[in-house]
Amino acid sequence: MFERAAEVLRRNDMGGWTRAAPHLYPHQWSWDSAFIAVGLARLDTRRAISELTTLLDGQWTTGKIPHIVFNPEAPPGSYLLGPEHWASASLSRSALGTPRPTSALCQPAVHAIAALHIYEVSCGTADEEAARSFLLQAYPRLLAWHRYLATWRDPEGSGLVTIYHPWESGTDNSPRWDAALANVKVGELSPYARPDLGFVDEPSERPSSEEYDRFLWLVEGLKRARYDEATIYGSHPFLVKDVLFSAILVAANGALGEIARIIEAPDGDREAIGCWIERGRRGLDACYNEVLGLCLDHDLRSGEPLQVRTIAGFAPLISGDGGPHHEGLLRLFYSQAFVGHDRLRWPLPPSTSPEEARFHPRAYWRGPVWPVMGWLFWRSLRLAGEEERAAELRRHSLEQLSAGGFAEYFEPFTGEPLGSDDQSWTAAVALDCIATEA
Ligand code: 2M8
Repeated sequence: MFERAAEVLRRNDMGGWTRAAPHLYPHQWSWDSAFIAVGLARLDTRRAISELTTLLDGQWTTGKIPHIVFNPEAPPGSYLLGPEHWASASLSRSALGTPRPTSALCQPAVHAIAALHIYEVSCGTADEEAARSFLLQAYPRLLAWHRYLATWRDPEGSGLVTIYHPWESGTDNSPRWDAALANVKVGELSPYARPDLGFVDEPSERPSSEEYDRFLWLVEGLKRARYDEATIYGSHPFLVKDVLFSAILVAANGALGEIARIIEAPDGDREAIGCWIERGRRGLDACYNEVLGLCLDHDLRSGEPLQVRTIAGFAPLISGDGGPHHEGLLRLFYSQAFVGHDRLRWPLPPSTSPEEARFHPRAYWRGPVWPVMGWLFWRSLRLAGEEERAAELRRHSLEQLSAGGFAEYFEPFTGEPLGSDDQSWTAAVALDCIATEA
């Protein structure tokens, strides 16, 4: 299985970076690349380093790491919004000078976690020195990225990251965004075709056309604002505090703090990182909803929490400190509402609770099991000292992948592989799980 997973990454290797999937996603995606680097660290330290370095080369001068760095060789029209559509460098000076064109959104900040992982896996090997000098090179860029998120994406100082588009959450069509998207009034859009629908068996495996209209309309608004953060904050119709993104950032700040220690960064940096962690934890705590027993995203436009039971509600487990809610969150995680649901093929977290009215077992982020999410919870459980639970999660996840291959996501009741085959990040987390002692 390790060899098969490695082979998927080799086939998707574009020479220094990896496409997210062979057909559906022919470019370099931000958080995919971070997970891919986690897996590559088990194969080849230098290749793992180049995965992150090529992504960081696309960083904007604001510190933003864009959600896509484009593949100049992808067949035209193979992905709906190509570089010409974003026109990042002509609309924003902050995007000038990147070697490859980029999109203008961002995605959850898994990168520092991946960078630290590369170093830790290399310790005691001939590559340790190369990994250490990579940390030295990457650190200022990662710090700038986290500072961007702590400032432009959190002018309120709430500790929570504001996203401008569901694509920034990485959980694109999750019911988390239904209420906020319903308030987006779509204007005139040029007609468009959906290449993504040609790469899956049924259209229900991808977001609906109503969702796509809204996705494209939001990009139009961002372009009209010339991707200027302050302008966007003043007028954009979708501004949401994303608890999963925020929790991943807290965990990534933990990793960045460790990198700062290893490379002996200035004390001032380490203090700033510590403050971001504290603020992030307080912010997540404030989003806890007693009735649902979960952390909820918050719509800045309506001023309302977004009430739906999804995997994102367990954000405090990922931030590494469930605080007062840790035990309650774990109970709910293993209850009938999630991992303990009696119809599940494997006890793995479905992206949306099967007890939710808006749950859909085949529809992308509205119900299926995503192996990368499993990896995040596995990592968090281990860090929280929940060794047995972590080992179970790892075992079931590997069973699912062994039966269904390295699919993008899985039907939770049958284990049927869905979405793209040979999804890079799925193969990557499998490599890491296999390589880690049970
Ligand atoms: C999906 O998102 C892209 C847009 O960014 C898409 O549907 O075209 C999501 O699953 C996202 O989390 C992931 O990073 C990306 C590539 O795997 O695909």
